[in-house]
Amino acid sequence: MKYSVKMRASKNNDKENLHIGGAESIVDEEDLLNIINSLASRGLNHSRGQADFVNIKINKVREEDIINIRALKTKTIEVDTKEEGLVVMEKLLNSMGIENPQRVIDLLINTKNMRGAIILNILSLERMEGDLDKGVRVTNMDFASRRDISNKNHFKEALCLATKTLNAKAIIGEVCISDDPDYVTGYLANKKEYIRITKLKERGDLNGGRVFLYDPRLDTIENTIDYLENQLVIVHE
Ligand code: PML
Ligand code: MG
Repeated sequence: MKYSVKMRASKNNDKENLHIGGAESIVDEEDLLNIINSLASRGLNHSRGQADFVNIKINKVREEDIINIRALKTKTIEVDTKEEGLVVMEKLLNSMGIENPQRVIDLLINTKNMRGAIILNILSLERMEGDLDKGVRVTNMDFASRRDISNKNHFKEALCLATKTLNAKAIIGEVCISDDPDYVTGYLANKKEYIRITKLKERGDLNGGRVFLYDPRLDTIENTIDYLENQLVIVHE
């Protein structure tokens, strides 16, 4: 028997509810209580601040509803400054045939306090999420191998998310900058590769987020969002 466990942490700032962080796992029954413990302590001690609210959700899942996929290949491009990093990202977007890479980058660097990702239609350049404040949160995925998840592993968790996301028929790319103030490495993913870029923002900056590049010729937005939010995926390295 397997369970999906999801944690989401937020804090109250005047009238606003600020997103602090989230994490999740798909685990066997015997690991369930340990995982709940690890996720709760992660929510309570986060680099984006102390939580006022931690929500933990547990769902039983059916093994036959899970699909298994292989992790994207990874590589790293070293840069010294965020300006250099953003130029690398622009060139990579260009080489993928994105006609307006600056629009993608502008959206990404101005993103803050979103629980989920932006989905950008690459033909019309419109945003496709129903709720523009929250975006679309990719959930229901994990690695096949067990890890210690009491501390965040930015790289591994992002690789898991990007692998699931790029497996959606109509998502042809993803760009990401962490919203954690002490983490400046970001990435661009395409159908084959997850390319890390070692500096995309200044340390201390709370901005950050994800933009998914959606090609409407390949699938409907309803199917795409349903897959991203609900399909159970286990990623094998
Ligand atoms: C996040 O904070 O959720 C994004 C993490 C990006 C990780 C990039 C990397 O190290 O490859
Ligand atoms: Mg985050």
